[in-house]
Amino acid sequence: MSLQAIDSHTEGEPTRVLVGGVPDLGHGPVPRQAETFDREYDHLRRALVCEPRGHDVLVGAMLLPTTKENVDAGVIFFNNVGRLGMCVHGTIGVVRTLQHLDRVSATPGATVRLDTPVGEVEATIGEAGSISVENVASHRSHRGIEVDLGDRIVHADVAWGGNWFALVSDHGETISADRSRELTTICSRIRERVNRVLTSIAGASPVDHVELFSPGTGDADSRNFVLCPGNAYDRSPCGTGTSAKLACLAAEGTLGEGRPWIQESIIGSRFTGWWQSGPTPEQVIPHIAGRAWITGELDLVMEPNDPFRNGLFSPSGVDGTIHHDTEGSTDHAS
Ligand code: PYC
Repeated sequence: MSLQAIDSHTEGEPTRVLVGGVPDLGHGPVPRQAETFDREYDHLRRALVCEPRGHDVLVGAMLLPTTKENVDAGVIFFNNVGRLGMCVHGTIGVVRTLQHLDRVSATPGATVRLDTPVGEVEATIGEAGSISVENVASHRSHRGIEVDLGDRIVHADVAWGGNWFALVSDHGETISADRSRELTTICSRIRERVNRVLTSIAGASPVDHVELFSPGTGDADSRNFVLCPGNAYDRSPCGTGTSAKLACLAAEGTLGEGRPWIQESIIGSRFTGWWQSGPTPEQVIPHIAGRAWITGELDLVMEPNDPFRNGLFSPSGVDGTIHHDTEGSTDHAS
């Protein structure tokens, strides 16, 4: 069996888009196709993004047929431990991949509308390789949850940006790439303890991503470190995480509608975001812009006698689970 994929990175964070050998997941709504993928094709997820062909940082994507008239394609994203709700860096990678294949225009102003399991998103081609994503409606569900880490107390906001995030600024840590191990340990502890609190709140969804913030360098408003569900950290500023941040800034009244927010990543790459009013007073529609570059055109081979042809279970992802809301971004706005 062989599969064809295009690799890219978005501001440092890799995406692998399956372009040949995409399985038939049925032709129903994207959330239903996503459930079929979870149930019947988890081996394909592992084969694509886990070792020995992939690695823990890699996010995979698959374009799907859609019955909706106003969208170009359906899409699902997945990583070393499961399927993600939405992925903004992945959307930018998918659009760059489609440009590389001459399937969509690279002309500024052109748009690509995609249907994800948690709602529709629209990418607009910008100048100088920039691609801007209008993300799903985002909101903050909880403000300042007190979290006892043993050696300190921190406060976490919980917000939806297409995935569920715990966002912490009062952690006291230096956010630098050489400290990724320490930051990973702290974020895992925050995730576990925030989820302990959330379990006791009726209707609250657990978080699967954790985001630490510190002041940015140069003209960046902020620098972040984002721990993903499979315990890899995002090399980009994380688009769904930046969306969650914009929802918190909007709820707090510290960033006005339409004002730009430059979010810097742990490696110094950047997304520029802004928000507009959402369908309810609690929700915002985030817009996130960044760039992606093609890094490979792959023919992936699965030899029938290879005991690891379907990939290894991720060794570092043991506590990584991804929570899927059946109602997507609209539940538990408070
Ligand atoms: O950019 O939304 C994002 C993302 C989610 C996980 C990794 N990147």
